[in-house]
Amino acid sequence: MYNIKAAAKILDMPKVTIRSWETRYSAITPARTESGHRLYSDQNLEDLKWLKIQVQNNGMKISEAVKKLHASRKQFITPTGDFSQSNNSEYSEQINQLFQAAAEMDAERFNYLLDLHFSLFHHQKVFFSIIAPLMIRIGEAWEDGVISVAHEHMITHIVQQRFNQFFRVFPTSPTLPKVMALSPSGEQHQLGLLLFTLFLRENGFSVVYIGPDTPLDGLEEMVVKHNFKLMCLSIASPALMGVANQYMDTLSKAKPEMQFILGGQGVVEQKNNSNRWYLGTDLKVWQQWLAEQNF
Ligand code: B12
Repeated sequence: MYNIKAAAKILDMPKVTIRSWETRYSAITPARTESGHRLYSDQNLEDLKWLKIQVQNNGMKISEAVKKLHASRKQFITPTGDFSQSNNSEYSEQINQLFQAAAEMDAERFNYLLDLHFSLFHHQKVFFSIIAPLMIRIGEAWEDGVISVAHEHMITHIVQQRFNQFFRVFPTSPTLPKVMALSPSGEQHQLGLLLFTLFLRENGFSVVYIGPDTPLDGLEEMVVKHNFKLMCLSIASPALMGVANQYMDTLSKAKPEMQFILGGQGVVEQKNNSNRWYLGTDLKVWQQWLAEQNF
């Protein structure tokens, strides 16, 4: 919870405006201390920031923006019991709100919420602790028929854009091996691959993110021509392990010094292959692996 001074600082808004939006327009209802001082929750701050954007950037009147905010609340679908059980993490409130925005197909609010989280938390927290569990919830809701494939596509697209923004900001080192990141044909899941790509980008690797469902055709020529030395492969379904092995065998023949990094829930580790690393799900394991390499 934040007092009005902290809230004004975070939001970069005068205290008097925050108070007047509350008293004149009932924009939000902050809690009060025993002595009557206002206390703002993350949700209150988020609402105020949304209102500020509508007024300052979109030229909306504050009364109109407040109406819109309240109306959108009424439309929110109620989270299922299942979700409340499986999602009692530190960031469950943030995940919940993003899911609601996704279910409402409200891309504007979804993006606004992401902007807010990126401004309040470290980007790794947002990607690993908010976006990853959100994606799991989206996938489960899709499987249960609660949301449609269009919802999933919209979210995947927005999430991918966010990763791309971060991929661009980290400097690359020309001495590090050039990396290609993809999943073989038939593999649609991509969040794990995006997270590992982000990890490598943060550590100075130049990574060409090709993405899910990539056919083998043409890859041999590409790795040789553009001197790729590392390939990251993500496998969610163990049934695709055979296809992944075929990619690695073919590409190893085309470029014998090629190395492969495998990850994902479907990876089945095979011994006797010195050019393959099987990395787990944990960022710490990735960090340890990187520290042990001689790149
Ligand atoms: C979201 C989701 C989807 C989304 C994917 C959206 C997208 N663009 O990525 C959609 C809705 C499209 C989808 C579709 C399907 N899905 Co799905 N999906 C999921 C779900 C719910 C979450 C996956 C996810 O994003 N997790 C979050 C990320 C961060 O976790 P992760 O992928 O495991 O990645 C972590 C690690 O594995 C690792 N990692 C991953 N890749 C890599 C790569 C490298 C190089 C490294 C180092 C590490 C690494 O690091 C990450 C960080 O910890 C899972 C269930 C679950 N609870 O995980 C099922 C799940 C993966 N899906 C599954 C299935 C079966 C499907 C479908 C075939 C479903 C169907 N019923 O028709 C389809 C089609 C998929 C296809 N052809 O590829 C199965 C796969 C298992 C299996 N035995 O096949 C799962 C496990 C669900 C289940 N319990 O059955 N799915």
